[in-house]
Amino acid sequence: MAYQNLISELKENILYVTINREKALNALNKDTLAELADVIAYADKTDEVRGVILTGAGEKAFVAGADIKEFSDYNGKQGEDLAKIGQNQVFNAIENSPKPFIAAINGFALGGGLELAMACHMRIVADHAKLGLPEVTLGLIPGYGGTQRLTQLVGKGKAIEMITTASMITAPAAEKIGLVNYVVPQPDLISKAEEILNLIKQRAPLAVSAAIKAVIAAVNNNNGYATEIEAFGKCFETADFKEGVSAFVEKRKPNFSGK
Ligand code: CO8
Repeated sequence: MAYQNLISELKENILYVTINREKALNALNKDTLAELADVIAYADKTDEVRGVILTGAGEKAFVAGADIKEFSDYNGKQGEDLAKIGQNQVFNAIENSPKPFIAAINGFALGGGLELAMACHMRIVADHAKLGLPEVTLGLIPGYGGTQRLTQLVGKGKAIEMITTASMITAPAAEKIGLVNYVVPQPDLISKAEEILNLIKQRAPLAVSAAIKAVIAAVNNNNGYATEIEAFGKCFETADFKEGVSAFVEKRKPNFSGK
């Protein structure tokens, strides 16, 4: 797929998506958001994609936020519309994707950049990266789900502290409060994400998607227990359930078909 602001490459069932606006520290302008929406839809519907690694070009920034220059003269209605479209088509779309998304945070993850990372199902961060939600320095608040997802990940107290002080935190501090899954040296960033997805690739695809859906239902007050029961029941209808159980009984590795 050819994009202006993204590099997207499918290798061994992993879709690598790189936000490629290095000179603007990979800030999210409207065109980049539209391309992200497109690549997410592609990942969702393409069986060959078993997981997505989302990163930023270069070593300085994952994403330094929404493109400040683009929304500098917006009024309230335009701001609300932008937030609504972005949340639905990109941020919520990632969270609700049946495919696991890992954010490989290669540098600054600020504002909309940290919101993008938080929309992903897991986060790996390079040890030099800094993370924060500096919107109040611009007279704004996070508009791409940051107030909700940061609170879910780190709890109310730390979320309010980070958002109201606009302080950036280090990678180890982010790991300590549960904001990221792992801190690694920059050269190991992608391989750590691949290590996780390579394990997931060995598991039953429909069960993986069902598990993500049930966990996300828990954090979004979306009737989590009922979602789990329904998703659990549906797993019994899959060919992969029969294959997984047969493989266990026959003492062999399962060969899942994703059906
Ligand atoms: N938007 C647009 N351009 C940016 C952004 C951004 N968010 N961040 C950096 N850039 C540009 C700079 O303008 C600069 O461009 P140029 O060379 O043309 O002047 C280039 O990237 C390099 O940046 P700096 O020279 O500033 O690099 P430094 O090393 O001095 O500083 C920082 C790096 C600390 C990351 C600094 O660039 C910075 O503070 N950036 C802004 C961070 C920020 O405030 N992010 C939050 C933005 S608001 C947001 O994300 C709201 C989300 C919700 C929106 C909902 C819809 C309305």
